[in-house]
Amino acid sequence: MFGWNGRILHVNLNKEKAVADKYDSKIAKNFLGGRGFAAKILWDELKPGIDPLSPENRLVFAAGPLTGFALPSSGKMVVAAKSPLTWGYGDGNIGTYASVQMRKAGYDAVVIEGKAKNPMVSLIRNESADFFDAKDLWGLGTFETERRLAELYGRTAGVLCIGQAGENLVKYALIVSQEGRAGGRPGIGAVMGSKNLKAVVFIGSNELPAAHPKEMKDLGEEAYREVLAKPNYVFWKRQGTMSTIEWSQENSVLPTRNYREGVFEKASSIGGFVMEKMKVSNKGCPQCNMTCGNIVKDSDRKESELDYENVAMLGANIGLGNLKSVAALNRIADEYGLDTISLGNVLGFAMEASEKGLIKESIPWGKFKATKTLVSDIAYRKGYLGNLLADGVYSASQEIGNGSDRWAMHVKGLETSAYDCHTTPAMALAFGTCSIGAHHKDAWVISWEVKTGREGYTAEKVDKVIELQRIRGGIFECLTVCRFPWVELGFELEWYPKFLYAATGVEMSWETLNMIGDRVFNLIRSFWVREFGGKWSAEMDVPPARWFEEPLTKGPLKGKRLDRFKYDNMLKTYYQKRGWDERGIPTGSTLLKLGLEDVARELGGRVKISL
Ligand code: PTT
Ligand code: SF4
Repeated sequence: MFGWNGRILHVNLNKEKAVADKYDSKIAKNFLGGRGFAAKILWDELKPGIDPLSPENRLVFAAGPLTGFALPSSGKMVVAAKSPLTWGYGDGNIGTYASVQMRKAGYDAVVIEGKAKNPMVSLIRNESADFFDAKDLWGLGTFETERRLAELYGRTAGVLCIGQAGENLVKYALIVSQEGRAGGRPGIGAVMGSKNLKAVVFIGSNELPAAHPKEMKDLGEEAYREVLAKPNYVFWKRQGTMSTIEWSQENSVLPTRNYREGVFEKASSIGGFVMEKMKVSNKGCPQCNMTCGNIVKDSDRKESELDYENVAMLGANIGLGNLKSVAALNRIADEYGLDTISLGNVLGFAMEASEKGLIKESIPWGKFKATKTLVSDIAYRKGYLGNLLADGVYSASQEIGNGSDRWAMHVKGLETSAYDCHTTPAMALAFGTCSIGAHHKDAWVISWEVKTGREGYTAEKVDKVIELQRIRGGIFECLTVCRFPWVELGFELEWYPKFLYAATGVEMSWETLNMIGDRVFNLIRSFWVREFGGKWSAEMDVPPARWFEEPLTKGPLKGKRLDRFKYDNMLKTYYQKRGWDERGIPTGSTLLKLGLEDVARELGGRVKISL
């Protein structure tokens, strides 16, 4: 095989042993890599119903066939497991040297099972895996952990690590790398913590096997030049994702005070232009010449990396209008290894619960010091509230009751990303049907929807959501390359089959690539259904009640809300187009068409599936 290494490393922490398994070229062609491999491994290796925080869960690190080659924005990987937050399929995409080093060590994926007796670091190199005591690192934040590991293994080693949140099994703890790249929103860091695994270090030195090395080199050089020449490049380097704050405010979709509103009165104080004045440098993922990480000095005079989601959720959504303070909360979240989206969401929920007198603690909107203390309580699961919020917004709403489930902002247990959907039905559908819960990664349809008309619940919108789920949630997640060159600069999609051919020697049309996207999407859906069995229903794909029940009270779209009847009809159309039944379960013939016969057989043994 070219492009792919053809090997997956299986690590057993109980035995402190690792075995490299070869895999078939059919697997490579059918699932590509990244999310495709992760979904296949979790489907094949997990017994349904296991506790995600038990040693039986698998922690998967998976790269794609382009990872590690000199191609634009190709230094990313997928981290995945059964999620402790949702109890369904969970993954995240992280930019890190670990992706490149893992591939150069000779592996396309690493699968970790079992649980170490004591805190441990695993070092994975060409042909070897070693295990070291990590007692000295346990209890440290991610930045200090990485600093110490860099002293031992050098700054070019690829490190994936967890902070205190992962150690304390906070259900939205994620994995951090390079002081500010973070991935695995649905609690993948907690899965790592449950295995007593503080960090994995990757060091590799093999040449990656390209099918057409000369073509690969030429294509790579041309592609990097093309990225630099894109008209939006200069502005992107200035602001990265931060300009979305102003865009969201203008379009009434900036989540404000627990998604009650889509406009924030202090938006201009936390937007891209204010950030530019504070900015000290740019940072980015390996292999990328777009380096979109905005480094600023926060209110503690430390460096923090700002992105739209972080600022919207830890700013507008909790009523905090000072960017330096927002940056401090963001940095603390990185150090603890807490997902900023879920964190901003649970904080907004707690502030609303406090305002309504449903909890005895006083957590006012937008007060930095009180919020900072609460963030620390969450990371350490300290006190009633810290512990309650550490389990996520769905669980907290179940505990405090009093109708709070109507404004607990999640889908399938994963907190909503930073887009208010009172007025954007297609984005609501994208959240409703995303493969990990309410994340924007599979189908960020909102900018298209705002441009083309936000009122309708049309079949055209359903088509657009599916198209994006194929490209973003499918191809980009399986290749594990960053989607920003395409989304933000208009770097053409046609480049990717060419890259794939140069790397692997395999020619794939867009039709084939879309088929792979659908195969992986349906496999993940089957994973969810296998887990939930008879409890699965279309209700799982419905976004939070607040967007249907409480109209916006501010801004140009005051009075607007989603229509539940029309949403349900749009969802039905979505199911039909996907080849799923009225419960949102893939039919037997859909699975067969995608070559998932074994999945159809097993799923059919658990729930009644239609032909
Ligand atoms: C991603 C989610 C996002 S999406 C953001 S900001 W975004 C938040 N970032 C966090 C952070 O930082 N620290 C922290 N403690 N928690 C955080 N949680 C949030 O996590 C990220 C970029 C971004 S910035 C986005 S959109 C794109 N995402 C991609 C993707 O998903 N797939 C892909 N093929 N390419 C992508 N490119 C872009 O990458 P999750 P990163 Mg991320 C500080 O992790 O779980 O996928 O959730 O990885 O390396 O930091 O790059 O406005
Ligand atoms: Fe990483 Fe940003 Fe480059 Fe994407 S564009 S690879 S997120 S630095």
